[in-house]
Amino acid sequence: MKILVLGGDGYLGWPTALHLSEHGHQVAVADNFARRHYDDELGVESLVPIEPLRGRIAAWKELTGKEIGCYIGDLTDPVFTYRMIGDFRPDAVVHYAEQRAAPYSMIDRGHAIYTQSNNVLGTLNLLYAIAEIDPRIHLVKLGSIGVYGTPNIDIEEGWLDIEYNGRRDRVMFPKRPGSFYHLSKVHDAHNIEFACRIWDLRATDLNQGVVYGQQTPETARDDRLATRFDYDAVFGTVLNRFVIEAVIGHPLTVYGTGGQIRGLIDIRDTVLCIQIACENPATKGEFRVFNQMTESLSVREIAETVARAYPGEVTIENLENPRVEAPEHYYKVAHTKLVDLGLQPHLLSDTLIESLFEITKRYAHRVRPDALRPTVNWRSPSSS
Ligand code: NAD
Ligand code: USQ
Repeated sequence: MKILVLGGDGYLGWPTALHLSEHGHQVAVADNFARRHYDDELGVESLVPIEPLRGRIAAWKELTGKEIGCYIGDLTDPVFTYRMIGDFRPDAVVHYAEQRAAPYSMIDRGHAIYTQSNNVLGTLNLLYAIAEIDPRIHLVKLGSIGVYGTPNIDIEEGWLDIEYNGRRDRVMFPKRPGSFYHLSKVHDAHNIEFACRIWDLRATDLNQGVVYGQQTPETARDDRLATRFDYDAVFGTVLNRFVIEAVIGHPLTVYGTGGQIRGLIDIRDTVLCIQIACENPATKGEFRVFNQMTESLSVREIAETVARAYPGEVTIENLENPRVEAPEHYYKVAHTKLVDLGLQPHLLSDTLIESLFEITKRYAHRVRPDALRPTVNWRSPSSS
């Protein structure tokens, strides 16, 4: 298949492009390097050094003989987006190209507006480009399991069958997300569902859990193919941060009691899920939702798992939670659709955590410990 990976310079986009290329697909990536600019803005960088995008692509070609196409531009620019879709004419578009950090979206008004306009307008441009150029193109869109929040009922895969006053209907599962970033995914989902309904587009919304890990079989082949590994309090995600904190002897920064439960997924499963979604496309007019996570753990359990796996001493610190989220809650999420299509999940294991300790030890000198402390507070609205 011809597959275009938007956000192909990012943490997940780059390993996905390599995985799809390795498995025989003709791949192109697109990116505007916004993620590298956020690092400059925040004064941090990936723990693992990363090559410039063109250097990565050249290294892949040198090692495997396989070409990856490259489009540099911004999805919020409709001219760029239309030209790219028209030029590459993909069978599937994997859309990762959004601002993806909840804390970044909560810094202040400007960052909330940037996040929602970047994410929602980019996706709208893409929907129009697909609808006009070729509505058969399958959109595989990265959403977030956090869009559902933590309701006191079981979470279904996107849709809910309800009976009310004696009548039945199927509605999109109610959303109650916890940041302006997560809300951008809710708005995207509604726009995509609407486009499928009116223009007969085909789309898969992948409501993914928090990703952990840094290597896939493809990125591990050569240092030049490494993907980013973030540890700072804005872009670093919980398990990755705890691993890095353990290695440098920093207390594990559990927010609140750590009773909040989250869905998790190994980066190796992320790339497999994308392959599965592309190779088994949604049908004409279908807006399909998969919950892309493989297990649920509380933040406290994540910290305890990392502490148990680390051979040295680890302390756990309960910080006042800078976010507004339920400290203890019911959490049961359906996630069978990708397994039904063939996903065999890697569950969190000590071996994976040990390999992350090894990667971290190699680059521990690059950690800026002050960047580990959370600075963005959900309760303090600010216009600057
Ligand atoms: P990332 O920030 O590392 O990658 C996103 C890439 O998209 C970056 O390279 C960025 O430069 C690019 N981009 C952003 N806006 C763009 C625009 N307007 N035009 C062109 N390129 C643009 O993020 P990631 O961790 O790889 O996440 C990728 C996607 O997966 C995101 O949509 C995110 O919401 C979703 N997701 C991530 C996780 C996770 O734990 N990392 C979990 C669930 C869902
Ligand atoms: N947390 C801590 N300590 C930390 C960091 C986080 O206790 O040092 C807690 C947070 O309070 C939260 C949980 O861990 O309860 C997850 O936080 P996170 O920063 O790892 O992940 P999150 O903000 O949920 O966002 C990440 C990605 C985002 C993706 C989302 C999937 O950055 O792109 O959409 O995971 S989810 O939220 O599961 O839908």
